[in-house]
Amino acid sequence: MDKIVILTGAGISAESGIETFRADDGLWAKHRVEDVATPEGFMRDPELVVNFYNARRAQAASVEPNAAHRALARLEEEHAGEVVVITQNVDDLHERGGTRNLYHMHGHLKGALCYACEHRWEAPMVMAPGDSCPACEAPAARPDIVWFGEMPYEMDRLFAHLAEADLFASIGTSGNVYPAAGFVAEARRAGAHTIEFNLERSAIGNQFAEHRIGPASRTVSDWVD
Ligand code: BJW
Repeated sequence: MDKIVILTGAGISAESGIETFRADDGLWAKHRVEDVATPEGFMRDPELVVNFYNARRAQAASVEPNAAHRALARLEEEHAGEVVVITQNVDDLHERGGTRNLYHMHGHLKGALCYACEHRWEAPMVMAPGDSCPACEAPAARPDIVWFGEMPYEMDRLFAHLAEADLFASIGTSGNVYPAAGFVAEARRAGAHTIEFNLERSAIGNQFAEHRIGPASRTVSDWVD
């Protein structure tokens, strides 16, 4: 049995209408990373951060999975038990596109997290600063998102999957953010064939054996079918 490990980033959701981070008109051109994507930024100005994620939650709910999300779901169906999708994205387009074996390593817009007791629950569409935790009742709710300086989720499991990979595909990610940007090296160590799907070669493009250049809706569908 071959194991296929797929890493996705903002580029796979771009054609659904969700902006990426590092494009010239992307999220980081409009918001300071230090303000909206660090725990320190949240402690400084929770209202700014909660509003940023409320807007992202509303945007994600208003768009649909595209052909690339759906192609990955077909791949999983055709290779039952062999495909693992690891996404850095916090939208739910993979789930809605049909992917089941999925890890959200950077958290999820639909999640809320208590920074007092670490309880997790389903976030309302609109969070407010100082919302209370349903478990410990502290006014300590935050979006369940992995910010800079925080540990991405399920790293032990992700590294275990990478150590077994026969094929590693990276789709729509710029390779600027670690530890995800180090996954290709892990997969290569495991002996996997590596493919990058992107509009252009990424910051770590030279580490991939194969490149499929173009919009993911086309390149990923062509690859799967
Ligand atoms: C298309 C397309 C189409 C467009 N078709 N393609 C120095 C060395 C190593 C590490 C560090 C370092 N200094 C600091 C660090 C750590 C830091 C880090 O990496 N910083 C870098 C800036 C250097 N990382 C962390 O802090 C992480 N935690 C951590 O490291 O813990 C310690 C640890 C150690 C060892 C093991 C394990 C853990 C946490 C990172 C958290 C990232 N959080 C964010 C925001 C939260 C989520 C949210 O709000 O949505 O996650 S940042 C942001 O970047 C977001 C994304 O998930 C992430 C990656 O972005 P992505 O997806 O690649 O998007 P873009 O916009 O960059 O790229 C889009 C790509 O798509 C482009 O290439 C386009 O060309 C392409 N594209 N349309 C195909 N149609």
